[in-house]
Amino acid sequence: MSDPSNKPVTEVEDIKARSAHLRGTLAESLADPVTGSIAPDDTQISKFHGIYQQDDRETRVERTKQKLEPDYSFMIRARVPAGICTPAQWLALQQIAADHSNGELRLTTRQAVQLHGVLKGDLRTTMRRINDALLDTFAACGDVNRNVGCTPLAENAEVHRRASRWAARISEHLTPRTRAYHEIWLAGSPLPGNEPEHEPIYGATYLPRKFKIALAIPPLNDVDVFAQDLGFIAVERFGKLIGFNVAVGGGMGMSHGEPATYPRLADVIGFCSPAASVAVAEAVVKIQRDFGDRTDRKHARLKYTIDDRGLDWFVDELGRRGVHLRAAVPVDFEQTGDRFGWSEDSDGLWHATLYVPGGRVVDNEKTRLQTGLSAIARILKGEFRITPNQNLIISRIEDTQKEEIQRLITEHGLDLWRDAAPVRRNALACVALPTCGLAMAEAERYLPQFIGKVEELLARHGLSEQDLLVRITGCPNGCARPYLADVGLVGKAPGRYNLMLGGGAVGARLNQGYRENLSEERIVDELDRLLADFVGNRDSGEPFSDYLHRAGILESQPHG
Ligand code: SRM
Ligand code: SF4
Repeated sequence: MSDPSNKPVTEVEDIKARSAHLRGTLAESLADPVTGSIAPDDTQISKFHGIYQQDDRETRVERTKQKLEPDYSFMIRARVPAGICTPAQWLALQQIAADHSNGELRLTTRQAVQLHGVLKGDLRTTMRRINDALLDTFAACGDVNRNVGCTPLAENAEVHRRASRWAARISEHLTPRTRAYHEIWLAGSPLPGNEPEHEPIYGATYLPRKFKIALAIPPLNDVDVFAQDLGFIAVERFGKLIGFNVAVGGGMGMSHGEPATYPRLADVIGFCSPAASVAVAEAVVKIQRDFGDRTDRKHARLKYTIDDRGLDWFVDELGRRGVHLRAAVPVDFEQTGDRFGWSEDSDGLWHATLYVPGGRVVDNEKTRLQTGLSAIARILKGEFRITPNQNLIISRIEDTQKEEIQRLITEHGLDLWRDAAPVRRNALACVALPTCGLAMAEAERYLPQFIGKVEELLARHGLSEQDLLVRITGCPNGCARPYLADVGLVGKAPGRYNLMLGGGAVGARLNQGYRENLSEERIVDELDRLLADFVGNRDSGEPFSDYLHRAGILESQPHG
């Protein structure tokens, strides 16, 4: 266990401490007409407000040569608890994107929505308009609890309704209390009243690092519940939600060449009633607030606090804070990923899960997602649900609207799921270049090309209908949860990836590093060889990753 006691806290801790509850000098930064950027300290504080300063990495060098400042713009992330938004909110988001960003909504792997390319001068208007749509961006990023996810679709509508309400309550309960957001973005000036501000859950320096919660409704583990700092796994009996298994300490991020950083699966530590979930979440967050490592941001997630001190310590600490869990209830997951196409729930309402390539809501030669979804939103009596895999569900469609919605889906080419092979529609990539400042390689823009290669390989080996989960990220931070995939490509340098193999089909087994720093050609060669081996030697119905473990190609961990 590292001893953080005599190390100084990180610079970000100091910035938070002197930010006066997340104000910093954001107001001054916004008013500065000389630059398209904000002050360096404010780039940390703005994250808590859901805003990341970025610049176009493709024009960086050229602009420096021309002695111009980088082409700054901002990414804004709107929180959408449980991924649920109304048609009116959807329409508002699309219009805001058209008016103030690069025009596209980007659905994220945590069921939220991002706008890219917002200029500094447009930030305040954009934030106000998002707020007018009854959504907000506060705590979508930063060292606080982020958007709370929830399986967006369950056969049992009542269980989904209750679980998603608990997700919204947990989200609300863990939202910071400072009035900074309101002052800076909405009122535009300090609010009257000078009583000292108090963050009852977070304190003045918030958490040591980001914190993530999601609720899974078995048999689906579409939220990848074991990748969360805190996961709630719904338990039903006789069609009713009776509580949640509680899992703690998951996380994906790591750094190349730093073995002290690693992805980790959450451990199930017990069971709580639905009503206790908010108190459990508060207690877990407070333990991390008090014991998380504030001296090293690469060692500051809950997973390291738990590994350093032990799971028994963690459960005891929960007990000291009045949280006593019962024994976990056995539950089974059947799959990760989304179930595409039409499904009916126990209320007799219909849901259409659409495949949204790269999570980008765009009009192009293949699909008119922007226009089609606007047309649907104008008539839909139900709601939209963003999935944890960057897709979208048109939800709660009444019988009387089903035909019309189907007509609009067909008319606008929104039924991409029909023609896409399973390997394509289940694949996931993070944003990466050109906007992500941390990307070392392409991901979202490269995914279609790489999947084309994998499709060719699968066809050659007679495996076209094989479920093979491919995930690509532009760096090891893990935004598309690549360490849970059958085949994970983790960016190392332009055109180079570490090849990870052997994740489990239900998101409960991490994959393993297989080869490092490979070009596309080498990756395709490796997969070709392994697939040939698989076809020749697999047991009937055996998944690819299970085979790699059984055959000793990977370290043995047979079930996932
Ligand atoms: Fe992420 C940082 C995008 C989900 C782990 N992530 C970033 C930033 C903000 C880059 C930055 O810090 O400058 C990326 C912005 C790119 C851009 O231009 O939009 C970014 N992360 C995303 C999104 C948009 C990926 C996507 O393609 O959908 C996801 C937004 C989720 C949301 O709505 O809140 C996204 N990020 C994730 C996930 C998956 C999840 O949460 O289920 C992870 C892995 C789980 C985890 O947190 O352990 C993830 N992102 C990271 C990390 C590594 C954290 C760590 O513990 O080391 C970073 C870097 C950091 O925090 O320093 C990061
Ligand atoms: Fe950026 Fe890395 Fe996250 Fe991809 S995984 S969005 S490259 S931080």
